[in-house]
Amino acid sequence: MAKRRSGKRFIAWAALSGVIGGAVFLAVAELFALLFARAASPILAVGGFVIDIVPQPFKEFAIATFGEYDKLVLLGSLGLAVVIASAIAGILQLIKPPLGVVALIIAGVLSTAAIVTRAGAPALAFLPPVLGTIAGSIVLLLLVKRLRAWRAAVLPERAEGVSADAETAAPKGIDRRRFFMVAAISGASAVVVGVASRAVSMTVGSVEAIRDSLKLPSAKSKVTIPEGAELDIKGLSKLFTPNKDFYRVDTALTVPTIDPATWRLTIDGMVDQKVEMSFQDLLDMGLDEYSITLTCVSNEVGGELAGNAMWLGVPLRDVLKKAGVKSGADMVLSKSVDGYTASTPLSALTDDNLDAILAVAMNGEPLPAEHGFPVRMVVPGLYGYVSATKWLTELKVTTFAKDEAYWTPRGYSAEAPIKFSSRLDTPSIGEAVPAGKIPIAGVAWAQSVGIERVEVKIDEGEWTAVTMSTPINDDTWVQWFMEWDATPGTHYVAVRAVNKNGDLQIEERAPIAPDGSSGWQRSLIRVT
Ligand SMILES: Nc1nc2c(c(=O)[nH]1)N[C@H]1C(S)=C(S)[C@@H](COP(=O)(O)O)O[C@H]1N2
Ligand SMILES: [Mo]
Repeated sequence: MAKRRSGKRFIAWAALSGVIGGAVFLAVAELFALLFARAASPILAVGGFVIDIVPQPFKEFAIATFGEYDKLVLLGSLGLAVVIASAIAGILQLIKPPLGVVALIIAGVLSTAAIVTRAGAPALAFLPPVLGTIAGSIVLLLLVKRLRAWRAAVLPERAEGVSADAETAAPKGIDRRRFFMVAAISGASAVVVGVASRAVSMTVGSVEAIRDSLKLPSAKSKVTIPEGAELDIKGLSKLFTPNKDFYRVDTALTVPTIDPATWRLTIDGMVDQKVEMSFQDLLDMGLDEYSITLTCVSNEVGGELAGNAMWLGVPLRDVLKKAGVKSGADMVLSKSVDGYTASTPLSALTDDNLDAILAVAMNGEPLPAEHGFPVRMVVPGLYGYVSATKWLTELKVTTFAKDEAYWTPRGYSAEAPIKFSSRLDTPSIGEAVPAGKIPIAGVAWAQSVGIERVEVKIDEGEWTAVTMSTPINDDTWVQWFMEWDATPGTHYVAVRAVNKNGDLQIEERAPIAPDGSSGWQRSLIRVT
């Protein structure tokens, strides 16, 4: 009876062996990724692969539920999945050898595939996962072999397939000690090597340090900020969104790190001549200031996925002129170092009256890494996913008929002008406000056209035009406010805008897919 029960603990130790095998796999892969191919970390590659294949509603759910932490949650879940899968491999290796090692090798092959098929994968990218797989398999084999020897010593009737030396009863307990010694040494080395390699990968030659010491030339021309451009109201969005508060949306699991010294922009496709530009070439064109408000297609009515910045950059039309655009082209496919692509109508980039730019600075500093360092696109009037490519590396002049961008096969329109909108910032929904005179305030944007007027309606009252801040330009959002004599109870505050073409903001509600939300924001405000 006692023996029967003690057989079970070997299952637990087999699971631990599996987890150690998995840890060795990842640690060795991280070490060789550090040495040969930074981009070849299996966990990150598999994570990136998952991001690209999960269905859109799931991605939206992740963004809505976890917000800025969506990627951490993904990494955590992947880590948990790896632990569980490795434990199962360990158990399989004990009860049905060599199934456990076979499972580990299959996982290794799959992660190698995920790595080498990623955009911009270096030539040696296969090396880290392959070496990791070999090391992990050897450790798993060895550990389970020790475990079997130990089990054979304790439960002689289960001694099938155990080598002779284990059977010729070594001193009592020696097999157990051998198992634990191999487990402890390999487990501890895996943790030390894995954690250290990842840490070094993330800090050495840090692009953050390069960015911090980068001195950009000053602007040839500055944006004039008119008197009254910014209202001073508590709870109202700042006219320029501080970089640390600026919304971030992208598919990059880890922020790409690009040294401006090695950065190149290629302009090719339907051009007279292919052009390659360095970061210095771009700076040498001279930088101008541009105030442009960015909006994400995933922004819900009343949502936070919009922000305004003062960019420093060069007009895209001048950059494209260097290559010479051939007739027949109608789209520019911009590509990022991480494989992301966006399709922008060529006309939006060549129009003399539209400030489509390559930006190198944001609110007075080089682009933050999360916002596309060293170079990104910013195009007024188009949602970010079709225009605002971060970590830009290539502009391919092409046609909508020939090429497709990242989001197009994933349920979003190939072309997506921003649906102009207005938002209430304060009073904030759900937070009770005291009765009396309080400001109702928010922002409204109609990039490239401009906001003519913002109107507010309280309960069943009339739509009333409110006070607007003095617009900087048509590409920048405006702030608006009105004073409200709030009476106790619950009230509905609705807001809508009219653009400079005289169009009224669309009343009908639309979801974010396929080309952006619409509808008037109507909020319930509690007054006490
Ligand atoms: N390389 C890359 N660029 C990208 C994206 C991306 O996923 N990858 N997302 C786009 C989307 S959907 C938006 S709304 C803007 C957001 O820019 P921000 O993160 O600087 O606010 O970047 C665009 N540029
Ligand atoms: Mo977006």
